[in-house]
Amino acid sequence: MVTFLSGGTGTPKLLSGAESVFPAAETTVVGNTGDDVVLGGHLICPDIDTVLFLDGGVLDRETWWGIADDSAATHDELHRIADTAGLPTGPQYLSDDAQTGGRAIGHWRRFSGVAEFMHIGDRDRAVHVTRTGLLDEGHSLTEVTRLLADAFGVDRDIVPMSDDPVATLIHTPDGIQHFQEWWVAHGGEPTVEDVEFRGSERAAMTPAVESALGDPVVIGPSNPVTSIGPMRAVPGFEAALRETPVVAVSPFVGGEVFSGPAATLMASVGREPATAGVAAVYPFADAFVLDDDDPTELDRPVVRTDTRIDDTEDATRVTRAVDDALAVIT
Ligand code: FO1
Repeated sequence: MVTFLSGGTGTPKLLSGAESVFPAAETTVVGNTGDDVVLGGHLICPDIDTVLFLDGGVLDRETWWGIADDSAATHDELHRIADTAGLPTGPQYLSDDAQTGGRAIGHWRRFSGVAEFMHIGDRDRAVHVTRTGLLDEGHSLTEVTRLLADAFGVDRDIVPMSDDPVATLIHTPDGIQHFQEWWVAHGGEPTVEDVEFRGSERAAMTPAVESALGDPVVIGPSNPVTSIGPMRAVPGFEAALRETPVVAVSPFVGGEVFSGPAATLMASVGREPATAGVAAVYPFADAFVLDDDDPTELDRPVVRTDTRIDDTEDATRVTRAVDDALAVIT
């Protein structure tokens, strides 16, 4: 068994071509939940759902979130109602009282559903309604995720990093914004002063995560700050990584990132926005997969390949490099 740590698009892209090397049934994915939001009362788990939809064969591969060819009748109607009634259409982060009242899993990530600021497709919404209903019925997020995986015919064990709430909050000169507000509504603006994983110190690893971290671990080219950072912030998570073989794929080529806000976020938390910075953030990584053109020299074993992942063939090539790196350290 091998465990992948996943968030954003980096690790899902790697997984999209991993089957021939690491069959889904022999892998676990630990998904980041720091990005999760409660929107209009429904819990949305973007990083879990990207893997769920990828493995279920329904992922929108243009965006790497949501379901391909989904309709959006409910989303459109929510906007029509808000526009007609003259209601505000931006993110409406609820009051501090509302953030900390109600179901704990929603703490510090609750937004009004009025003119929802994230695009939610109709089939996608059915997942969020089912997830929230099952939570209401008393299931843990881990149990709910497994039930949803069954519904999508997924062979892989996909588990959230914790059943407890951890909210990724972006500190900016204009105040604190939840990650989804900063990213979706403001396009990664304004400047980031710090990144906080609110609730992490009280969050616990689940038995499923503890067991998964007993296997060799692969950290795909996900964003080290907002995709992997929330996991590292859960007590005991890094200690578990220190005890098991870990291979990390750098999302950078030297100081260049393929896509997304990783460079900005690394700089904001005082880390070099480059492969060297990733290596510093991952002291528990025993080996790295780096791009052929990456000039970085590391003090740990390195396997090199072309790490750009644009299609399945690329993903398989990078997965083979991961397998080679695991062979060096296991
Ligand atoms: N990203 C966007 O840029 N715009 C959206 O409207 C949006 C909606 C959305 C709905 C469900 C979902 O699971 C993901 C969604 N994302 C959207 C992606 C998401 O904001 C981030 O890319 C991830 O959280 C990063 O991992």
